[in-house]
Amino acid sequence: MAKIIHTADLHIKADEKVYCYAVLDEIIELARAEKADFLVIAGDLFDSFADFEVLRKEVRHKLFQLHEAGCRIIYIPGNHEARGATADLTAYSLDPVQFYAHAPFVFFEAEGVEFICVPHAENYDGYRDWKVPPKKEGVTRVAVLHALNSTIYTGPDEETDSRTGVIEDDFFKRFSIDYAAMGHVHSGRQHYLGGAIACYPGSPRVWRAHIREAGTKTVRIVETGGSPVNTRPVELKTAGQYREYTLPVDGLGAASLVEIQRIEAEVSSRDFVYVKLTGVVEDEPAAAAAAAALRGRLEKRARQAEVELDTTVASQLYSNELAKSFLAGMDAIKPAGEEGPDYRRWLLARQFGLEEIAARAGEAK
Ligand SMILES: [Mn+2]
Repeated sequence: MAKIIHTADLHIKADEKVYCYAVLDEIIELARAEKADFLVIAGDLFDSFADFEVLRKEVRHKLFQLHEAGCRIIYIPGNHEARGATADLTAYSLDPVQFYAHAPFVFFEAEGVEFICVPHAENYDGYRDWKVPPKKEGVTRVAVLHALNSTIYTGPDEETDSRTGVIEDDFFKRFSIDYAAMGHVHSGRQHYLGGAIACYPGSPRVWRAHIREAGTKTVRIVETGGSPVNTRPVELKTAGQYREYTLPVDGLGAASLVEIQRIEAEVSSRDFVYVKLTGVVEDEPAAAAAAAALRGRLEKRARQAEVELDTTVASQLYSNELAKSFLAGMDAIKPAGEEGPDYRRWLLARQFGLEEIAARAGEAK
């Protein structure tokens, strides 16, 4: 039996080095505590080629200590390592990290596990012709991939500015894969596919302000030996979470103090908090100042805070009788909870109503 820690998409970045290294250190510590045989990094360990160039020595040094403790480190490049690349990634050695950048794949066996390491590519169209040896009796076969698969993940691509290769469902069955250690999709998920467990562990950190970054951040522990292999997620404490809120504001851009305090109570110092302010405001500079003040307040609680204004300006709107009675009516039907779809619908209705009234008030002038 072999134990594998599977991660992907850490996106280590020079300007977020402290945070990224805290998460990497936690992953290394987990691998050490679990006495893992392998740490598999399925691409996008670095956020760009420039980050790979500048930080790889430090990262290698951290991973060297894990290697000394008896854990092999297997790493394939994702689409981000190649972003802005001025040199071929196959020219780099990260020894003792086993870095596989040679297309289309590298095959080897270690400790009863056969690995097929597939560096990221724009397409994998030729895979039916790959000379992958037949699977040996009694081994577990692991594919390491940084790619999209449309059965496991049906959402839009994580990134709109780069096309990422799509791996066919047939790949897993054709090459008798037991476990596919995948990367690219930042929200964790797994799926049975052609006899394999195909798994995106999800990004182990919050990469950006986007709803698909929400939820707990995890890596997978995979134990071979059984069929199917045994997998479980492990939460990373240092990663924090992405938390997104929408708050209605008054005419001066101020949100309710109760709701701000509720957010403050919910976020931890590791979290990335994003607040969108909605409503119709009379004084846009005042609203911008209120947003900046809220951001400053939240920055004291969270690792990072962003506050964005999604407001419409309408001078004198709050002295408008129609607006007053509309707001009173809306307050009377405000849903109790603030997380569910009902609340979001209510917020949208309130926003649309105010915008409609603002437009009519404009016409009347
Ligand atoms: Mn990627």
